[in-house]
Amino acid sequence: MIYLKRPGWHLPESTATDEQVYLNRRQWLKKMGIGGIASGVMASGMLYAPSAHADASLNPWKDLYPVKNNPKYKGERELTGERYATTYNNFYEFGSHKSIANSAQKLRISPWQVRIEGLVEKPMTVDFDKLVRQMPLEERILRHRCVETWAMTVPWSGFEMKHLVKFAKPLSSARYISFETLADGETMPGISQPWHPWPYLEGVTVEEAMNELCFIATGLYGKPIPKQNGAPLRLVLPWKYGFKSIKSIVRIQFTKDRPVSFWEESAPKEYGFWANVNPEVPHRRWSQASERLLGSNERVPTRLYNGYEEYVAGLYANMSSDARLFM
Ligand SMILES: Nc1nc2c(c(=O)[nH]1)N[C@H]1C(S)=C(S)[C@@H](COP(=O)(O)O)O[C@H]1N2
Ligand SMILES: [Mo]
Repeated sequence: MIYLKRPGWHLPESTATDEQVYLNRRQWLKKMGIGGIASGVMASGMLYAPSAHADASLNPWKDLYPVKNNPKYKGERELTGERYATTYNNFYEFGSHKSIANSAQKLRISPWQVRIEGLVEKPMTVDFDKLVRQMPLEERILRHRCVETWAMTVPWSGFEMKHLVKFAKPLSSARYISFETLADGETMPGISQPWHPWPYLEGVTVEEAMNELCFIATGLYGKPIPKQNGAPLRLVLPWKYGFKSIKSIVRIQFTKDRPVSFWEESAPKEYGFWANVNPEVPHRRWSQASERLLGSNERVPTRLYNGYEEYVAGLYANMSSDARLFM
C-alpha cells in the first residue's frame, strides 16, 4: 500500500512553528551570538555578509555582482536581514516547509538553459550565462508579500522583464507568458508529491510583463541569487502574492490562452491567475488584512497591490473587478 503524506498546502503564518517566526531580530541575533549591537547597524552589517548556504566561490556569475543600485526602488521599509530571507523559504520542489535552504544546494545551476517558445518569431534555447551577460543589470529594493501573510524587503539584482520579452521577439498574437521551473526528480525531493501538478508553472499577461515593476532576479544582497531563492533566475512581481514569483525558470512560453498556474490547478478555490495583493479580500482560510515582517514580530497593515498601486493600477483599470481582487 502506498502511504501518502497529507498535502502541504499553504498555511497561514499563525500556524507556522519555525522558531525564527517567534524570535524577533534582536533575540535571534543574541541566540546567534552577535547581539548587543544597535539593530540598525546590524541590519546593514548583515546585508552583504556571507550567506550560510551559498558556496559563492563556485558561482560562475559572481563577477557580475554587486550591480548598480537603482535608487528609484527603495523598499520604504527596513531591509529584511539576509539570514532570514535566505533561510525561510517557499520552494515546494524541495519540500512543503520553510527550511529547504540546505537541501536546495543540490540544485545544479551550471550550465543552465532556458527554452523560449510558443508564439515567438523563432523558438530558441538560450544559455543563462549568455543571457545574463547581455542584460542591463541593476539592483532594486522591493517588498515581497507571501499569501501566507509574511513579508520581506530585500535587494534583488537582475533586469526588467521587458528586456527579455524584446529578446524573445513575441508575435503580436501572444497575450500571455507562462514560466516553468525545473522539475528534476533526482535533486528535488518535493516533486515526488503526486498531488501537485509539476512542473511549477506561473503566468502573466504580456502587458504585465512589460510593466517596469516586472523583474527577473538573478542576484540577491549584492551576490548571485542563492539556490533556495530560485537560482539562477526567478520572477519578481512585487504587487502580487509571492507564489506568482516563480523560481529557477527553465521554460518561457508565449501563448494566446491564459495559462493555468500550479496553485490554481492544485487548489482552484483558493488561488487564481491574478493574485494581486488586496487586504480587503481574505483567503478562504484566513485574513489578508495584515502581514508579519520576516525577522521580527512586527505586524503592519497590508496595502492594495502591496503598495505599488501607482505603478500597476493602470494594468487593471479596464478589466472586470476580478483582476483587482485576489482571484
Ligand atoms: N518553483 C517555485 N517557485 C516558487 C515557489 C515554489 O514553491 N516553487 N514558492 C513561491 C512562494 S509561495 C513564495 S512566497 C516565493 C518565496 O520566495 P523566497 O523563498 O525567495 O522568499 O517563491 C515563490 N516561487
Ligand atoms: Mo508565498
